[in-house]
Amino acid sequence: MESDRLVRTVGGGRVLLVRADITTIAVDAVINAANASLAGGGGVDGAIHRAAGPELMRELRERYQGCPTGSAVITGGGRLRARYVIHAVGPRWRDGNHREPELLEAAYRSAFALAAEHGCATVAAPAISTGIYGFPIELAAPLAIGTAAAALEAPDTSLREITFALFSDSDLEVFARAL
Ligand code: AR6
Repeated sequence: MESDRLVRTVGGGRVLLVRADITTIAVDAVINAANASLAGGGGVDGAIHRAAGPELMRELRERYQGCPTGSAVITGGGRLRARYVIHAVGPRWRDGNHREPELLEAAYRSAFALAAEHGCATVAAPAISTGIYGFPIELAAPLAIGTAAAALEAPDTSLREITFALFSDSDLEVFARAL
């Protein structure tokens, strides 16, 4: 790949692909790959909580009692360069016959809808479910990008730019092919 940054215009907005640590990106909302108990964990969830500070977990405990797979909740951004963190829960991959694709789409859709409800223009998202949860990234990438495009094309949406922050060159290449 020649560039570590790719852009595509969709509807009135743009989908961006970057190889980056999502905790460093300045956007209105950062999407987290959380778990249904909102308990924190490893991967991008651990990185976001470390970077944002304890305020994030405090707010999650105060406002929410978990979050079903395929949905999302929102908190402030703590010490991140983002106003909000949207905690989306993707499915754990089993065999592909347990509604995994549908649940992954639903997680992204819920997250983008929450961002729009809060007037966000710029959002950054990781490749939800493709780490610890084992969802094959070749299947996840087109679902993630398709859901982002649909969110940008929704009438009257505040969303203008959705950036996928991919953590490795190979993940970025898979998303680039899907884009
Ligand atoms: N920035 C961007 N992407 C990252 C970062 C980062 N700082 N760190 C990891 N990734 P995962 P999941 C990538 O495992 O599969 C947690 O314990 C990573 O390389 O973070 O949805 C939660 O609490 C991969 O491509 O999330 C849940 O229990 C992608 O982010 C469970 O893991 C997602 O990997 C959720 O598993």
